[in-house]
Amino acid sequence: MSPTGDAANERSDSVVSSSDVDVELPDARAVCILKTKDDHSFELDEEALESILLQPEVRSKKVVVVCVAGAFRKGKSFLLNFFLRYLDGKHEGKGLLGDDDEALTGFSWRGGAERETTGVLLWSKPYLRTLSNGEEVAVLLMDTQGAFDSSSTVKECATVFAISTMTSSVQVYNLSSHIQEDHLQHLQLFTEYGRLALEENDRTPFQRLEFLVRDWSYPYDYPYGDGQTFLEHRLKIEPGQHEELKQVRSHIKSCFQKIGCFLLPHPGKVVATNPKFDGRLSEIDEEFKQYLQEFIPEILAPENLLVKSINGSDVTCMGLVEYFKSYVKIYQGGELPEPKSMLQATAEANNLAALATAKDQYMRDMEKICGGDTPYLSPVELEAKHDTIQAKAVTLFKATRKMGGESFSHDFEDRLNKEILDQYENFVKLNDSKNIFNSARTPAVFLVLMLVAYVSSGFFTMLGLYSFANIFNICLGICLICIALWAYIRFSGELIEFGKQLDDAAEWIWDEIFMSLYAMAMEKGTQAVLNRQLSKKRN
Ligand SMILES: Nc1nc2c(ncn2[C@@H]2O[C@H](COP(=O)(O)OP(=O)(O)OP(=O)(O)O)[C@@H](O)[C@H]2O)c(=O)[nH]1
Ligand SMILES: [Mg+2]
Repeated sequence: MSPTGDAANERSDSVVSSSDVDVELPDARAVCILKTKDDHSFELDEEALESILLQPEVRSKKVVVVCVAGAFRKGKSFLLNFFLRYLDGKHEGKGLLGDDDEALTGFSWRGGAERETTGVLLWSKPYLRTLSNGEEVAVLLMDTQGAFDSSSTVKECATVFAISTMTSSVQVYNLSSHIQEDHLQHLQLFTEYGRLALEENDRTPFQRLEFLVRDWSYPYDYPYGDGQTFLEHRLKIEPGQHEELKQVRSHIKSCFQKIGCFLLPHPGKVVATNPKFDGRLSEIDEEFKQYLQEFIPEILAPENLLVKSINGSDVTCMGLVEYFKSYVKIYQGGELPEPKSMLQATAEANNLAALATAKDQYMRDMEKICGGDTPYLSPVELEAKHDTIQAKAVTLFKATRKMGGESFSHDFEDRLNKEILDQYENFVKLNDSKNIFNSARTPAVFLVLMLVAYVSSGFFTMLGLYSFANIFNICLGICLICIALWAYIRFSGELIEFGKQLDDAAEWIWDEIFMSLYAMAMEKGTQAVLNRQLSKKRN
């Protein structure tokens, strides 16, 4: 049945939307960034994560992360593929959802009773969209392993839900038929760590939660579409209510800044039961398509996009990498994490994200003044510019809102300064390599040595001291070979290590011999001039 992951690789991703140009990738696909292992532990694929979030076009852009989570086998990946179609602009001129007879591809989905998605996946292509304030942001889609399948532990389900909630700005909680009490209880369990973090920090930890009720069967009570009234009814706290029910409701409300609900009709018998169904629109019920077209823009239209924010600060793609690393680390132990380590991880990630942004700014500013395409700068000028740019980066780091207090962020500031200095050394080397006198120094040194050897050899031949003359002839030959080798290495790019040794040797001869002789000569010369002037005065 399934038009799954492989088919996803065949997607064409060149054109996206009328107004925004997206990151172009030859084969956009779902990438598993958080893998589950046989022992139910998790592993973050940092390389895969960085390959998506550190692409030059998006690394410093603010990020919008839309995630779909919930029980297994309820059409999460199926839904995400319509999100992809919307973002890809495939709907243009063909209705919002795309072609009638096109198989649905993208995130791996299929029918059947067994689970399909495992771990946490990101779509490899971030979509660039412009917000109403004119700012361009990167939109990412996240698919998750379904909860409560027979192979996952409760900890595994809680971890997937918690990590996806902590790293996304919009969490779509995908439910079947109704919002039941156990759905709310699971949500409470999964977002428990948000509440614990909340206790130490007066901010609402998460942003938007959207209950998406699939196969809604009671349109005569609450019509399809916006289910806000139904949600208010389900989350209402009433005086006579049992304490447990009240607590669940107030917990959920305190965790999210905005909570919404959408009631989606059943997609039809073919979608739910036909094993040959490949996702084509022509086989989906009209009513379902109509409401899907209403739901998708509510999440993804530019005016509804919500930038990921942690502790009141907007998160960039680069920053999100740090949050993933820190959050996954605390969930890797055997037990569920303590609230303290959860806070610690957020504070650490906060600081690391600020550090990465500040360092990135330093790198960009330095690239502008002494990158590969810029001319040589005098060392003094380069150092002065570096000082200013470093100060600017440190100011940016300090100005970024961070958790954990002053003393905690002090270590990260030191680390920033150290990393900047390491980078500065590279810029100095790059700048030096642009100095043509530096690159001509090696052959110049060997040429001078050849000249000295030639003159000395002639001199000793004249005196009849042939053994000495021969020694200088050998030196002359060696210098000649060195120059030839140096030229070969420069032009061929081979034997780089040997070339470096030749440069080092030439630098040593230049500094230790030529410069010393030059200094001695200067000193003697100055002394002689002074002596002459003194004797003139005496006379
Ligand atoms: N009843 C019903 N079935 C749906 C709906 N949307 C999709 N399906 C079907 O549900 C089945 C599972 O779809 P998936 O997208 O793979 O479900 P999932 O939630 O990602 O499943 P896991 O990855 O295993 O957690 C497919 O056969 C879809 O055709 C819906 O709204 N209602
Ligand atoms: Mg799935």
